[in-house]
Amino acid sequence: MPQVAAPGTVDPDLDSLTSDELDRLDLGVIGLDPTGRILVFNDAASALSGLSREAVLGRNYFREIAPGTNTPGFFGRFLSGHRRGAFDERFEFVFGRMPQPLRARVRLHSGQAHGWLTIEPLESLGVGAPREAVMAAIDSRFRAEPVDPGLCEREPIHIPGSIQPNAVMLAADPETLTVVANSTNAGEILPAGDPLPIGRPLAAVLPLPFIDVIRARLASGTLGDGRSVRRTLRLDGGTSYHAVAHAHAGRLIVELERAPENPDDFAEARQTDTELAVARLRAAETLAGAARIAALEIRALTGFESVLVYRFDVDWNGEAIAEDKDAEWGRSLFGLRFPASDIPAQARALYTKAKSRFVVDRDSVPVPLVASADAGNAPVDLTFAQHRTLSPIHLEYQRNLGVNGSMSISIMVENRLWGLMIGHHRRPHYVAPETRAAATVLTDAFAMRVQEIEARSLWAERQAHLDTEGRLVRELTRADDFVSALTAGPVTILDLFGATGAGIVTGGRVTLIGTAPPEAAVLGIAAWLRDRLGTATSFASSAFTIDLPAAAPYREIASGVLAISVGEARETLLLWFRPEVPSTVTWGGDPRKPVLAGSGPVAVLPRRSFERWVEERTGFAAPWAPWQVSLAESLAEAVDGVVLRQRRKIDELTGLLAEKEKLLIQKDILTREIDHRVKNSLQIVSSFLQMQRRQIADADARQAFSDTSARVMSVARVHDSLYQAERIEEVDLGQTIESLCKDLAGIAGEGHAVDLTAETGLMVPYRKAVALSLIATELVTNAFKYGARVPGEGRVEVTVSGAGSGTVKLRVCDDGVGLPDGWENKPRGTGLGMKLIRAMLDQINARLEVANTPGACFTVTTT
Ligand code: BLA
Repeated sequence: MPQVAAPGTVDPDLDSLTSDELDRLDLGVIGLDPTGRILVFNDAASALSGLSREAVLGRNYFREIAPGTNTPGFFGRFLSGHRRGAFDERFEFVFGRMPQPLRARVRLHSGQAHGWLTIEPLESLGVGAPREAVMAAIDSRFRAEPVDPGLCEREPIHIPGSIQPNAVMLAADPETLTVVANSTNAGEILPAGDPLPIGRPLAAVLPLPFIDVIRARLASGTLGDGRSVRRTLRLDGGTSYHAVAHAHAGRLIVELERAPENPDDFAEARQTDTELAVARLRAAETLAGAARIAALEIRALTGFESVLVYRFDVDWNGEAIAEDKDAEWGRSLFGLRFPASDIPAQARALYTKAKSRFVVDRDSVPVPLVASADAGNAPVDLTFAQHRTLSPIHLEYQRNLGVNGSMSISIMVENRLWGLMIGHHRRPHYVAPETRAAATVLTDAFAMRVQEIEARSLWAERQAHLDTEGRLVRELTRADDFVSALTAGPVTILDLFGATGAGIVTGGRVTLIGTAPPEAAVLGIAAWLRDRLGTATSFASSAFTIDLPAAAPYREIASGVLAISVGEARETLLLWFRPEVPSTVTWGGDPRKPVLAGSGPVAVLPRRSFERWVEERTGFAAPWAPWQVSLAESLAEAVDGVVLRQRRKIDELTGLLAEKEKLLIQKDILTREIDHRVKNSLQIVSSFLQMQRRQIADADARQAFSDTSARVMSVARVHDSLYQAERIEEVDLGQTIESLCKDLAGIAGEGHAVDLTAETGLMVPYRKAVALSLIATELVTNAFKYGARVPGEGRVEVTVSGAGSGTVKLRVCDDGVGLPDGWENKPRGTGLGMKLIRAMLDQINARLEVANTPGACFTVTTT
């Protein structure tokens, strides 16, 4: 036990002094019953504590009057002393605030009738450099000009250079295990007169088995990243210490705090308490229910006057979503919101690594860490240290909030800082190590339950949405028009995301469903959104009319918008609208003024007022969840796919069409080419026939050659017409017959003429044209042969005319003497001509009428 010798002073025999004599002592003297109830309180004790005798008599000194002493290191010694019978304990203690921090020599000893506590003041202390600065800034009054809350984020809270006085810290080189830094109170764990551990091997101050464990864990690399090894050690003649060792940033750090001798002395949590609490948490069905149970169980376990479940929103503002507190404490923070700057970014980052912080006494004087000269000046990184002193600015915040002892445990959900389990106590509040561990376990159990509850409801909601999306995509793949597929079917985009209005904007075309702003306004919103989107595919806002005043008139129906652009072209937007949720948000203080200006080394201070500050919120809709945005994006991709597919189909068809046209043109050219060649061949055949005719003496044979030549010619004419025609299947009959007649007249020789009257543009199919040409050839050559009154001077009249609906008339009349009766049975010439005519008439389903007018007149009518 580090006993402080009191040179020159002899301890007075308190049992023998009267109360007047006690009052005359410079020493604070307090008489206590075995539970700590105050029986005697002398004047010096009154002066030191600032409390009158009347105010304290009968009350528990450790628990009620000086709760900073309600720790194993003070009250614990008193309790174990009583258990042993006679006791006399001397140690140094720093009283946090009485009203100035005071370093004092303390003696606890048993007397005849009751126990004694004496307090001998050694020195009045400053509050520690950082707090000194804060206090100075407060004293110099606040400056009113606006300050930057961002300054809060720059405080390097992981290297405060000090720890809370409830523990002793040793920092060693992890290679050599030589102590390179210690807290200045490290003498507490050593026998009186021992030198401070700094520069000594760790093994010289801590038991070897513990050193061996540390060595093994260091070697296996299992002491870093927040992992630690915990043991209860007996040091300095048997006092129990709770030791925690961890490695971080090139240091092995050991923290030692006096352990409660008896679990009941400081209401240590038992495993069964924890297990029962976890079971109750697991049974909670809703988030609010789980939060309520967590607050209640953790308060029961830790004894804080108030426990809050504090939840962060996406912007790191927070809200107290559950509170369990002492009914006697009028203040309630339940339902209040706090701005993100109250817990700055570097603190949140640290809390995702190190999971818990406990402050016994906000006003306790931090114990500095000193380093050996050869270890360099690098401050010890206390990120994972349990007894790191918290930011003096935050402690000031706690003071403004009326909080002294406190706790905060990180609630981690899916590896993200979801919130904090916060404990508040109006006075100092010690929580035993086992209890702290239990509170952390319970908080983890709560986090898991949150994860389960959130995941379950999210899963159900997502499943329903995926189903809807699936049906929409099926519609899309079936429909030609994606807009109607998404807005007009049995399922529409309005069935997604709890939106009350939705729409599709494609270029200048707007299709709306549900309750949405009018088309013109939506076009304006779409233009603004395209701008906002830039190269992004999605834009989601729960309060877009704040940035787009033009849309403000519609905020009742559309305060929130989710917009997704479709495809590369970004021409199409899918839109969802959500209505305004009229709401008030109650902040714990004005969130626009989170900081006050400090001065000197302290530039910012936390606000002092936590008065309810009600913000009327207009223009806010329920926020869009990230999964909803990504689901909307996947729908847009599906739309893009379908639109693309349609475009591809059209492209394909256009390609095919072009190909066909090309083929058609080629075929046309080919056919014409063939017709041309056929015509040429026929002309050659015809010429041969003419040539042979000339070499034949027999008149009939000559005539036969001549007739055949004419027939071949007529077919050649048709092919010539075909070759020249615009359309390949049809020929201009008038033109064909005209050329034919000229040929025939030419073949027949001088004196033969044809008077032709032909309707122009009378298009007939090729087959019909061939047949009619052959018929015309027969009739005209016959007329030349037999119909002339003066042989060799016949005139023939040919008429080609249409008679509607495809009917064609061909008339061939001569100016001869007419046909004799019964001419059909006594054919002129060989009769071959007439046979050919009949065959042709049959082929094209035509009729032949014959009359003498007085010359022979033949009329062919096709149907
Ligand atoms: C830390 N601020 C914190 C912490 C809480 C709050 C819970 C964590 C403390 C811990 O882990 O023990 C704030 N406390 C709250 C809130 C409630 C509460 C919102 O009980 C409501 C129920 N704080 C300020 C300003 C600054 C600031 C203006 O308000 C800076 C200028 C700083 N807060 C600040 C810092 C920390 C902090 C630096 C980190 C403390 C530390 O871990 O060292």
